[in-house]
Amino acid sequence: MSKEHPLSPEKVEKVFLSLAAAMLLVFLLALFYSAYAMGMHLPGRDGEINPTMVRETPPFDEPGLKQIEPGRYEAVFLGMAWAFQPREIRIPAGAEVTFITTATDVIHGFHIEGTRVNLMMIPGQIGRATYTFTEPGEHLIICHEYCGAGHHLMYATVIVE
Ligand SMILES: [Cu+2]
Repeated sequence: MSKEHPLSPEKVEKVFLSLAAAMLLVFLLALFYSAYAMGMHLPGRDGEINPTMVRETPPFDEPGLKQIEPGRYEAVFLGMAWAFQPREIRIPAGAEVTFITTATDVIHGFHIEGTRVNLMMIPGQIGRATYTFTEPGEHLIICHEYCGAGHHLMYATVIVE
């Protein structure tokens, strides 16, 4: 008498359960792929400093570009209302640059156009990101965190020669 319908509630439930499990698996795979194959991470935060002593604390007592070995550089950047220090760095094409950043007053952003370098400049916290500039050209560094009336004036430049 009771002829089983092809879409019984049990079957529907099984289908939905397997779909949900498959989606979880896909999301997990996407997460691992982005983290390990594409190297995407949360903005680096290695270390903290006293936010009232930024200009006395190495390496922030000497903002700017420093060559650490052939082809490798360190660029120390400060964010303040409303400028970056330094305003410009020049590097040869192929250079690997590690950006080390912090802020002297309020929270700023540090995004280098055309790259995946994107840090928060937070007073008391050190941001770090490494990028290799392969092509000659100019990259604008912009503040992407609204920091007051002069926010839109905040920029610096990376010149790859
Ligand atoms: Cu800003």
